[in-house]
Amino acid sequence: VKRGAVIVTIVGMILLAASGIAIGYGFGTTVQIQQSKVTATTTATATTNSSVSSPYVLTLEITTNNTFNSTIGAQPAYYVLGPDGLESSANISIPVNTTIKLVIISYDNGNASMIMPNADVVMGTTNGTEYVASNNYINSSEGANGIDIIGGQSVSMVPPFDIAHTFTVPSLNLNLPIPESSVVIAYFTVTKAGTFLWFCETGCGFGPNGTQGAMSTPGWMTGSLVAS
Ligand SMILES: [Cu+2]
Repeated sequence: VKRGAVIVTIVGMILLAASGIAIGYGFGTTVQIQQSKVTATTTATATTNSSVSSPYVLTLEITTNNTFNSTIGAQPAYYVLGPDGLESSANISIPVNTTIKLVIISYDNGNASMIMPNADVVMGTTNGTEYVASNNYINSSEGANGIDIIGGQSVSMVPPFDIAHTFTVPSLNLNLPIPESSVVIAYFTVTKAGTFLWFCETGCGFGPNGTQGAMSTPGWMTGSLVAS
């Protein structure tokens, strides 16, 4: 079973690498345009949320102290936050043709190197942005009437040195870079039913390139996103 999973993941990574090469040259222009819209995007999102039907909320958690086995030791893992607590991320179910509000809570406080091009670029979300709240992005202070909270910011990319993991679905062109110790919120819609491979694009696992262990095992840093 594990060998099969490795093969599936490797095939997915090859496909992603190919798609990254194919679309990579367009990013320079796109990112600049999106960054100039950051303030407007934040306002528009807040307005939209109060005027449309509720999105489907999918909450994922990334934790680090998960014992993989006696040889590899602790590895990071994605979990689905379900009604009874943490559930496996090996098969993540979402409704098709529905706005998904994806919330990713990362308790991982360390960065990891990108192993795919453009892993730092937000892709496939509403407005091409994600909302990031973390110690690096908020700036709260004690004001005259209590604590002043900025809260976070919408970004179209995350500096590579700030990235701990990504949540990436190549066949949906979806990519969310996740900074250390952060909460990331993004909206997207899947318009076709199917099972789509997801994985992380940092070398956060085991082995010389960090691509073994969690990175090649469903329910850890890879799995299936099932839209139905
Ligand atoms: Cu990872």
